[in-house]
Amino acid sequence: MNRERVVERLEASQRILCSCHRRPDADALGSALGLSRFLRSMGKDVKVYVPEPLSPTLEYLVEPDEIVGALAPGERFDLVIVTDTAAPSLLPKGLPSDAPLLVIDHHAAHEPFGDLVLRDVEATSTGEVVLGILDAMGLPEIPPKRVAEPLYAAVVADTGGFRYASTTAKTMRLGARLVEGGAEPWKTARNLFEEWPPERLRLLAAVIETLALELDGKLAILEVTREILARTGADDDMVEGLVNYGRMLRGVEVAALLWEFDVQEGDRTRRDVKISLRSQGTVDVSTIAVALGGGGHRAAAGTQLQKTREEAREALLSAVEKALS
Ligand SMILES: [Mn+2]
Repeated sequence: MNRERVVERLEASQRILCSCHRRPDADALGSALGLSRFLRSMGKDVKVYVPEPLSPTLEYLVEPDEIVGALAPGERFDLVIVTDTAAPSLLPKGLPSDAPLLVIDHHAAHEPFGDLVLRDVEATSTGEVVLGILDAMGLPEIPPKRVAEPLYAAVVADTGGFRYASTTAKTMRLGARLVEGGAEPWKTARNLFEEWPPERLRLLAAVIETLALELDGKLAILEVTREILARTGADDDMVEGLVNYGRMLRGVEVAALLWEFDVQEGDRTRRDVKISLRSQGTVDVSTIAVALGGGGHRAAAGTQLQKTREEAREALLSAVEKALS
């Protein structure tokens, strides 16, 4: 573990840019916010850079003007940090390349990049990795609320609310500590999991209708088509988490969600299919995702294919069949 080297580098840096992977989730953003707020409290000049709109579920974490969406040309930093980022292709657009890059992550499937990497695959979340760094830098036993709240959101999101197999007694103690610091469990759960716009429930109803059970009921497939999104008035942000409904079924070992996704390429649009995968526990879905060119964790993984929905479905079926045999 090179936590000491990371701490040394953080202490030696004054102008720091903190960012996270594209389409940030609560772990990515919460880790960046918790880290940047602590570093700022040490007197450092820290900017948080997220060059795309945030999911509305995460807005409650962010203070006014806390995030910048653009950088001045030629702006210089001593250190650039990205949290929860498992591959260089997931880096946000416009990240300065002339400063050393520190990568903080917990993904098992990780494509090495950056100048300094702190990755702990045992950690439930990048938020937990950040907490370890802050402890080494003198975070009080009861952390300040502004640091506790985003890190708590990170842990809650990546453990499914302290439910997944990654949750241990240590995770619970960590949660207790962040709550002692002022993180609010109901506020967090409500914002992350329950503040649905009506379109999202309509999307769920339409997606449930697509359910198909394959491979003797061991594989559940759900689909999100552009037609469904248009019909229900839902947008892409609302698709997150729908795959979990497939995993709820008795006998299902792997749940998959096929999601038609438009990618802007210059002035034309390409239609890809994203595949999200969830395991009930026995199958390592990261191996399925890697076989399909993606990555992730044992219980949650994904990939993106330049294929039609039908082709993606065929590729998925054969990859899952292989993993089940
Ligand atoms: Mn994460």
